[in-house]
Amino acid sequence: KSQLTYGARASSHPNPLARKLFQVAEEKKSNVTVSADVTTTKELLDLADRLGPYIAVIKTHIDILSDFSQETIDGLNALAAKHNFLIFEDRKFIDIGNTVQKQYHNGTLRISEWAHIINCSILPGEGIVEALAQTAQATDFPYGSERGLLILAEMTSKGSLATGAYTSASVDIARKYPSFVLGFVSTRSLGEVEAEVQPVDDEDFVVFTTGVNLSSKGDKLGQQYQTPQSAVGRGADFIISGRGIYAAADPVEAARQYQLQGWEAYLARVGGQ
Ligand code: UP6
Repeated sequence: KSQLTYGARASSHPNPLARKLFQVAEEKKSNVTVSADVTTTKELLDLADRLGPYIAVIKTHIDILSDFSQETIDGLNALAAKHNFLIFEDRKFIDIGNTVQKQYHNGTLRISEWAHIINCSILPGEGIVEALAQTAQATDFPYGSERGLLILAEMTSKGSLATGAYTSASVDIARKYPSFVLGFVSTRSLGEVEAEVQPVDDEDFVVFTTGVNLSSKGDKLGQQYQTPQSAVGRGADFIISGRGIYAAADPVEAARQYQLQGWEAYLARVGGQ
């Protein structure tokens, strides 16, 4: 489905949160997710407010904040409403079902209350997805239709072991939970990957690609980058950039640059429709 426009995918997608994602992208002409990896609430909210107009999604690592509080969440929610972006908490859940349910729903962070999108590794097996889906889709949980999961099917770090059988199992599991799994964090579209579970006709996975940077090839800790053009060409529906944007001399100008390039690459992919 990556040849279709966001607008077309927004109107046909069976999952309400995926529809919302594509709607936001279409309305704002942005497929940019900024990875706001800063360590104080002030910096996070400041970035969210300044970059808000140019992004579709903000990605957080909420556990790296030194001063997390209810104000963090109230501020983030208010800015998400003001600028019409969605919130993706990059928690990368990876544990037995009973534990991830508590990590998702309870604790200081109460991620389920505010994060539209979360992600997990399937290293523990299919049960992790079932457990998170149970929590998000419980009858007494009020935000069910606005919650979705991305499976971390590949990683951008050097020597990543999230390849081969792990990646194809990610596709199998995604196919089994269509009402909760939106798609993948991966470096390319995965619908074509050889998997055991056969695709259904209207399958339309959403692909988020990390490791996008216009001016660097990587860092000293094994991160490997590609450009917006390359990522979107390989199937990214949303390009994720952290340091490329927030560590730039002018983060607002950088966000506009990624927005422009990500959008042009998208238009080229859909053939200027
Ligand atoms: N991230 C990756 N690669 C992955 C998965 N996640 O880089 O395979 C996350 C990192 C960071 C962001 O945790 O938040 O995406 C990338 O940041 P950067 O653009 O500053 O490298």
